[in-house]
Amino acid sequence: MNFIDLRSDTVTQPTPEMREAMAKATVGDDVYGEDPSVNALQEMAAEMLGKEAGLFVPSGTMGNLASILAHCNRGDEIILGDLAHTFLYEAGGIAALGGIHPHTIPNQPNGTLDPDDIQAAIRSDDAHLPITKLITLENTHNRCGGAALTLEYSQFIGELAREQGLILHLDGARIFNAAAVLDVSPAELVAPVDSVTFCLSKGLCAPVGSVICGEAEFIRKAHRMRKQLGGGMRQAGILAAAGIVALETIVPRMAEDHHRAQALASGLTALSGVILDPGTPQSNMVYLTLAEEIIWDAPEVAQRLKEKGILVGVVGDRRFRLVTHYWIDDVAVSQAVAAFQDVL
Ligand code: TLP
Repeated sequence: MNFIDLRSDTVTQPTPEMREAMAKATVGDDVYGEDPSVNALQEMAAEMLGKEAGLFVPSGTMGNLASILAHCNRGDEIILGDLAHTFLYEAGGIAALGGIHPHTIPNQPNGTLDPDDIQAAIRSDDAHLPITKLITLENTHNRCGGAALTLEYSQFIGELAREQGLILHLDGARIFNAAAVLDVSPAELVAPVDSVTFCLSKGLCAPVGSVICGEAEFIRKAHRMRKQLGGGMRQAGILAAAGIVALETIVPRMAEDHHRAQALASGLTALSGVILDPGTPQSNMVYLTLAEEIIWDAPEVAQRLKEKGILVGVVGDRRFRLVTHYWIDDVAVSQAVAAFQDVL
């Protein structure tokens, strides 16, 4: 069966153009810095994000980890949201591998951190306390419904970080989705942050990889961290070639995924038994909860949908996440709504 896979945008397969570019890619040993395709991708990414330099890494998880390790020393503290991907889903890497102390504060429903909570979390200079080094934001915010953090908010937190002498890192796994939602340039949106990780292998359809961008000196440190973490790849240009096609051809069409998420949401909201998260979708994620009258829980509903060829993400006992992406067209959206209608 050919599934309509709404579990995540990580499931996206490379486009035919990417496969062709991969087959033809000029490659070299990237640990020597000699892979022309990796170098081209890094330069292109840095330019698109208005930063000095870029570094190709195998995953978003490694991008965030190498960035935070490059910025912090053991025992330093970082401030991040209690629903941040780095806090919830990166296997505690910053603590396990970096000895970094996560200080979580509540994520607001729109994905932001309250500036007062940030201020209150910053430690004073006291030998009893860890040293506050960095703030992490996430844009779009995965667990907060795919919400886009606005330019004004990002600028405000950038100012706050600078005033407090803190570094600002952005988990921009889906920064091109955020830029499309807000209709601002990605470079403008990340101008307030010192470093950003974005993913090529989510809505951008490339098979593998993320890119870290920031100042050249920071990228030099992150490069060493990548090596320490075992992320130094050799003829990685095969992968980078797909990343270049992703930046050229997929970034300009992100808004299509957002329109389809809205179509999916409005189809589902018309069904009884489905409760959509208020204010969503903003980007390519639809979060929904089963109403009380539905006798089945989410895993059971997911199984029944699967039998109809629809894969959905189960993110709670009665909760789902549905993510639109390049391979979800209008027909797939209608089929998914129809399958929910049948099952419920
Ligand atoms: N997110 C995945 C799962 O891990 C939840 C998904 O399906 O959405 N930052 C953010 C905001 C992410 O959503 C993810 C992956 C990552 C970082 C990590 O990227 P990878 O999977 O490349 O390590």
